[in-house]
Parts: sequence; C-alpha cells; structure tokens
Amino acid sequence: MSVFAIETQSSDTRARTGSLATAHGIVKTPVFMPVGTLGTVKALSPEEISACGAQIILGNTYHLYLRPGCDVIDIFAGLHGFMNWNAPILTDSGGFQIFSLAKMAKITTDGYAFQSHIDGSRHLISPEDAVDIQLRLNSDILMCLDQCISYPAEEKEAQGAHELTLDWASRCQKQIQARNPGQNLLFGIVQGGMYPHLRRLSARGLAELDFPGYAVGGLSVGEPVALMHEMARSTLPLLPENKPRYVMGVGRPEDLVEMTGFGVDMFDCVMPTRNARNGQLFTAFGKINISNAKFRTDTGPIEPGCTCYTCQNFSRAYLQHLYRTREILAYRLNTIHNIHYYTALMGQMRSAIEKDRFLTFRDDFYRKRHP
Ligand code: PRF
Ligand code: ZN
Repeated sequence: MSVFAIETQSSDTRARTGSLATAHGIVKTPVFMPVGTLGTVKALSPEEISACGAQIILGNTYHLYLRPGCDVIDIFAGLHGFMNWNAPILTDSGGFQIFSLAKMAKITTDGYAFQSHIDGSRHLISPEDAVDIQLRLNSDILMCLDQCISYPAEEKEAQGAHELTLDWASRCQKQIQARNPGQNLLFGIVQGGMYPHLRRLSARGLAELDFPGYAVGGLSVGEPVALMHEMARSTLPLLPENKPRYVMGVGRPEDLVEMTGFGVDMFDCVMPTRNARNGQLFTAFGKINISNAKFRTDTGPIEPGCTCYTCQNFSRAYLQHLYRTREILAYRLNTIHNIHYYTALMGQMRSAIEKDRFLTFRDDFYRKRHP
C-alpha cells in the first residue's frame, strides 16, 4: 500500500501535486509545514494554525525529549493529545538541533552524546532512541537520525557524514520495523555536503532501503543560494519519483517556488514565524517591515486582497503601533499573516500545477516582486 499518490505532473517542470495519507489525515502537496518546535507554533492556538491554512506542523524531538520529557507526553498518548492538535505532525529527529544547540555535542558511530542547553544534563541519543522517542510522541512522520554538516566542509567530512547517516537510516528503519508501529511513517535523509557524487551515493543507498518518503538535508547551512538551488535540483531526480520528497529547513518564498519546480513536495522553515516576531511581513510584492515610518498612518491592510484574519481586520498603522509598543497581539497578528502567506503560496502553486500553468505562475510571482 502506498501512502503517497501523485495527482498531477507539470508538463514543462518537475513540479507535481499529490496527497500524502497519514494517521491524522491527508496532506495535499506541495505543502509548507509551520515550525512548532516546542509543541506550539509560537503565538498561535491550534484553531488559529488551522485557520491560517496549515495542514501539518513540525515538532522537534530534541526539545520535547528534554522538556517536558517523554513521560509527560506519554500521559496524553503523544504530542497530538498534549497540544490538542488533531492534524498531522512531522517530527525532526534531533541530529540537526543537537548539532546547533546542545553543549559539547560529540558524535560517534553510535549516536550523539551531548549536554542539554537547558540544564547541562548529559544525554546519549542513538538512531534507535531517536525512533523510539518519535514513536512516543506518536509523530505521523518520523525523521531518521542524521548528521548535518556546516558549510564549507572538506570532502572527507562530507563523506563521513553521508556514510554515518546512511548507516543510521538502516538502523532507524530496523528499529521502527521492530516496534511494528502501524501508520507512523519514517523518512530517510540525504546528506553529502555540497558534493554531488556523495549526494548521489546517499540518495541511492536510501532508495535501496525503500522508505515511504525522503528528505534532502544539509541545505541552507550557509552556502550561496545558487549552490543550494543547484544541490536541490541535482539531488531531487535521484530520489524515487513516486515518493514524497522534503527539503528540510527551506526557506524563503522564492526558494519554495524554485524547488517546487524541481519536484519538492514538502518544506519547513522558521522564517514566517520568526520573522513575524521581528516585524517582517511577507507579501506578493516582497517583504515589508511593519516598523517602517511610512506605515505610521497607513489605514490599509498588510497586503490588499489577503484573506487572513489580520488583513481582514487591522491596518498597517495599528500593527505598527502594536509592534512598536511590543504588545503580545503584534506577534500573534503578524504570525497569522505570515503563515497564511506561506500556506496560500503553496495553495496557489498546487492549483497552478493542476492547471499545468506552473511556469506562468512562476513568472507572475517574480514579476510582482520585481515589477
Ligand atoms: N537534518 C535534519 N533536520 C534539519 C536539517 C538537516 O540537515 C536541516 C538543514 N537545513 C534543517 N533541519 N535532521
Ligand atoms: Zn494577511
């Protein structure tokens, strides 16, 4: 039984639409997943997340394992019950977060040894542990434990990370099979730095293991945008055509448009939520900063025509006032608009692909931003 069905394939790009069946419902792809690291998409209630058009959110194993801890989430039979989000959840495995947040992280063939960024306590997470923790969260989509390296990196380091990641992918898969979880889906992650031949080996090795979905990791780690796009463009065709493909931690609206054209089905990024809290708002005409003096007396919405709750009800002048006075409502209203912008962008791409007008959509997208 296949959980992913491709519904339309664009004729002049690799873009496609599809649907991904999970234990908590169907996800229409291509999709953007708002980041809910700590069991909350910062500033929003679950009803608000849904009202913004989000179909699936991302949670972080590393953070939730440290705090509140799996024993608390067990009481609620998983993260859905704990946070009262009854739609799909994808959890990241922790490798990337340990590497970027934990103190004194050491990587061995057996996993990560690290100290908590919260209280300094010592922990060991093996590939098997990463699966077990994500199963306790009852995540709909689990990610394999991987090693993400920074940019630039020597070929030797990139090769080591790819080999370890592939070995761990096989261990993660054995673990989930041993646990016989039913509907929880485990995705493999491609690594290999900026070395196409390593990414090829990584993709091929993962494809042989036959995961229900695949991610491209190790991108957006400080490399030039053109290189990131080139790596995604060349890696995507190496992954099984009929499985969902997810680029982790990407990106800006223009990255979503480019990479959807490469055949990416899933994205996540902190940008819409984090930038909202810094007053930066996304519109079809580009980004604006709500604190800009020119909005002080502006009675219009953030984006004319936007159907989000914020734009339906509030002016730029009021949003600037809230932001300048650091009112809590500013973070909430800005986040609502930005998540809505990202999910609406994905919806527009899905309908353009369905009409086989993806390239026209892409041209219009750039024309509005750079008239
Ligand atoms: N691996 C994992 N999570 C990630 C990444 C990765 O490489 C990235 C890279 N941008 C973001 N999140 N497991
Ligand atoms: Zn809006």
